Amino acid sequence: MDSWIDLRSDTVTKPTEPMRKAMYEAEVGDDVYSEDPTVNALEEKTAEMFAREAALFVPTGSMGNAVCLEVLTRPGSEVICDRLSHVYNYELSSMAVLSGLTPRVVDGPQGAPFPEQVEEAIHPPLYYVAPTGCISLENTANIAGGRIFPEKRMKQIVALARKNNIPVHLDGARIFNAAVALSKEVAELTAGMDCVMFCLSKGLGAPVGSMVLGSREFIREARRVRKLFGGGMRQAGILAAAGIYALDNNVPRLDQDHANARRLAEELSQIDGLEVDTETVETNIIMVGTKEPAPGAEKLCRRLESYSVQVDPLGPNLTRLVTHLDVSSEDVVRAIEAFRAAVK
Ligand code: TLP
Repeated sequence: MDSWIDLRSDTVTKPTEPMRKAMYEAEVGDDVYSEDPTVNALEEKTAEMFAREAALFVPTGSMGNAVCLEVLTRPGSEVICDRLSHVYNYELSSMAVLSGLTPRVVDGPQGAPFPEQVEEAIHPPLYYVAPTGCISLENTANIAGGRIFPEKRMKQIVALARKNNIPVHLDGARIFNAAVALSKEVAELTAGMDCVMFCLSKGLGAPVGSMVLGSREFIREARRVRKLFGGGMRQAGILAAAGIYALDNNVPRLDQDHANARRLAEELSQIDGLEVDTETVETNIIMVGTKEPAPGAEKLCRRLESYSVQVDPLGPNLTRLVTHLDVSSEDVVRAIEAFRAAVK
């Protein structure tokens, strides 16, 4: 049987031999005492990359987002976020459970709201309405199909937020995908945000970990909240070493994932029964709709399994495909053949 091609997510990558070697050789200490030299090195490195005063290593992207929202707001406030955003859809309402926040949802095109939509969602400072605690944006927008947040629009929202004295958080889980696709620095794409979260454990290929970036004061408070939420880690240097390796070795190669995604999108769009808007494939995520004569998403995914291709249904007629470090260009050819066979 052929080896599995896992297109469910870029979270599934496994650490490579040299990454494991870096982990094995990592110097460690107790990070709750801020004494793990490898964690400290990762935090310094990422702070520099993002042109920020400080950074914090957190176990997951979800915890990173939760820590940021908690630090930026007070209970009873609203978080302006998009209808498709991860913080709204896939974090088990942690903003409500952990921080007493409610989402104020806006419906931007492809996960990227217009400034006018955000402005309309901001509450006036009246004592009898919930205050707007922060604005949370996402780049790339995952469920929109890995779309890059239009830069000009992002800057307009940041300016609007400043004017209204509202902080902005960026869920930049896949900000390196955006940076590589645009040939820009992450510092440039995230300028003006009060805080940023990005993931080491997605396209960058580390097994665990995300980073939070902000001012020194913000990170001091984020460190306290990370502990409060149960995310204080001890000899975490073995994980941070994988993060350092990922940042040193796996950033420019994201281009290959994007090329693979484009190839997949173009070929799948030619198959009768599949709907793919190739124009929208900007990074490593492809949304694939199904229609007659193809079966529904659930059945299609089950059939693909018999060709050793793993894909998850996202709705009755929708699937999401994600390319990553463990999907080669040969795998893409095999996956296309599998789709051709499975839609029949
Ligand atoms: N996304 C996962 C699933 O939860 C959907 C995936 O497979 O794409 N922000 C964004 C934009 C994300 O896509 C994710 C994970 C997170 C935050 C949370 O990161 P983790 O899984 O580390 O908690």
